[in-house]
Amino acid sequence: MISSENFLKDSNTINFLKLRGGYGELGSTSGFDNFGYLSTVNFGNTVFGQTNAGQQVTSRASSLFSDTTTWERIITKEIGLDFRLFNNSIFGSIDLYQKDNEDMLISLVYPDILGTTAPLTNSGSLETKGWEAQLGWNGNIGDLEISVSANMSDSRNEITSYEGADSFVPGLNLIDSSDNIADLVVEGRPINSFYLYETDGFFANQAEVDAYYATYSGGILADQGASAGLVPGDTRIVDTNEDGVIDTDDVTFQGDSSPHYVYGFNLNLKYKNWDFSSFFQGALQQYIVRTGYFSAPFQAVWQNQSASWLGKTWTQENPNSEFPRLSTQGGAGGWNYVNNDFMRQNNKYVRLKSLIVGYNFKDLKIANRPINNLRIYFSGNDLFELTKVKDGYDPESAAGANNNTYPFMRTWALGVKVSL
Ligand SMILES: [Ca+2]
Repeated sequence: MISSENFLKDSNTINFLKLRGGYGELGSTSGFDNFGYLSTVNFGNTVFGQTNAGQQVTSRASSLFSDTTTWERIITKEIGLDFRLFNNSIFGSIDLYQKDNEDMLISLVYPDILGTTAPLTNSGSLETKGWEAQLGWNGNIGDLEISVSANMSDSRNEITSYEGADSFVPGLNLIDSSDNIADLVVEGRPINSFYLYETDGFFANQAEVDAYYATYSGGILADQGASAGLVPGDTRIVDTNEDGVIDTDDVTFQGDSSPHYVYGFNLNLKYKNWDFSSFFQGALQQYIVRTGYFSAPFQAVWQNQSASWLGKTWTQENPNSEFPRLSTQGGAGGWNYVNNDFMRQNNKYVRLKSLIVGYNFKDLKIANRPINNLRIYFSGNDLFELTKVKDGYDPESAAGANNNTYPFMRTWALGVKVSL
């Protein structure tokens, strides 16, 4: 507590100043099943014999256990500062932290010749660094009492080691279970990363299409003249590794799906019998790429189409469009839209999460009976938002949201509260 030191004890400017720090280590068995310390045996049936062949019971080692396996260690380091200034009217805090997952239990990819499930080994490490800040002010102007506060936080993670893992698929590499980690992580990158095709506009004419086919063939590129073959208005995907083939090796890292710079803002006012309180929430960066039905227009021909494409796709009259040509041909739609860089949206938003406006009647009497307080109020949740999401989806829904999310709701309420 720095504010207790002699040189600050009597300060009117700094009323409170405290430096905090922490270090902790925790053990974790995340990803480790109940009998993960044993090699298990599975039973089955197989036909044996030549003359009197019949089904016989068989058994096999269905999993292996590594006897060097131990706990995963989660090491947390934190440093923080709390302060109150100017007669406690300004208050705030700053926190920095780092969390290291060391010796993560992961199953490595072994050749299939192993013949059974590979054991978990302590082979991964993940580093997460983050910060949080809060600042507020309590004060009044005449009869108006004001209380405002704002906070923001961010964290970034990085797979610091994973036995040289370098596997990813086009699109979001979402880690939703311990089973799929090894296939979806790259050392030096965050988890839940996007790998997308880089694009360089749309073909303006047949000559540009011909020139593209003269340079590239194979991979995901449909043959010229085939039903999914390129025509003017289609997307020019960049051969990022310059091997003359457009394929999944050309996708590049384009951020992660975690929300970043998440913030909240509180404003509370009181004026005579009125009170007002509001809370805003938002994020400055969260990347999303739609999947399934909304990964491309006409992804399925029977589906409802998103109105967000309307008037923004390539036609000969609209060559400088935001999106490529529309097509009901699945292959063409896939090439033109699915997992291309322009399909990544930044889910930047601010939303009024809650609003309460109230009025308190004091010293009322009803039929000579005194009423201590009669309060009439309006309260609402999720009343409005500003968002950069282009396709009309709720910015607080999951990153890969499809068309099967529960409809978003706003709520209003009018209330009367009587205290006798
Ligand atoms: Ca290539």
